[in-house]
Amino acid sequence: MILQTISMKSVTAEGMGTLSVFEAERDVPFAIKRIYYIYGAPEGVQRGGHAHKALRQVLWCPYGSILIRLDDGTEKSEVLLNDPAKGLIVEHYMWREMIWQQKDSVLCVAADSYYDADDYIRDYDAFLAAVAHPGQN
Ligand code: T46
Repeated sequence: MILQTISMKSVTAEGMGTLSVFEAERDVPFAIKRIYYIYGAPEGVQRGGHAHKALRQVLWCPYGSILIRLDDGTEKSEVLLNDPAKGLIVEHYMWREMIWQQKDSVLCVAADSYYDADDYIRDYDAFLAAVAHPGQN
């Protein structure tokens, strides 16, 4: 299953806004070691263009609208993150692109591992070879 979205529990207080929450190892299927977020991007910006060998993450957009394109080497799919209570689980060996649909949209990411530049596959052909022959890379 390429698209795994979660609906966060949300509690609205009349006239005071909404609190949304997800819990590691309960609502997302892994423990969380790192959180990062991307902001200040103009409309139309495209980021990503890579896959990870091991990293598992959950993405959400607390403000704005960001199109996420996923590709597992066989199937391609996309989802619009435009709801602060919607999360997207992105598993390893998943090519991803993120396209800003609205200026200043914020992309938040919770990851199961610390940053490791060697975990990235930034060449698409290398990604296709890796998914075609798992265990050889
Ligand atoms: C991903 C998508 C959704 C760090 O130093 N530490 C970090 O934890 C991260 C995530 C990045 N960096 C450095 C590495 C680069 O020099 O920040 C710079 C920008 O990273 P990158 O070009 O990989 O950013 P995106 O937006 O293309 O991708 C990021 C994550 O890197 C990636 O894991 O899945 O967001």
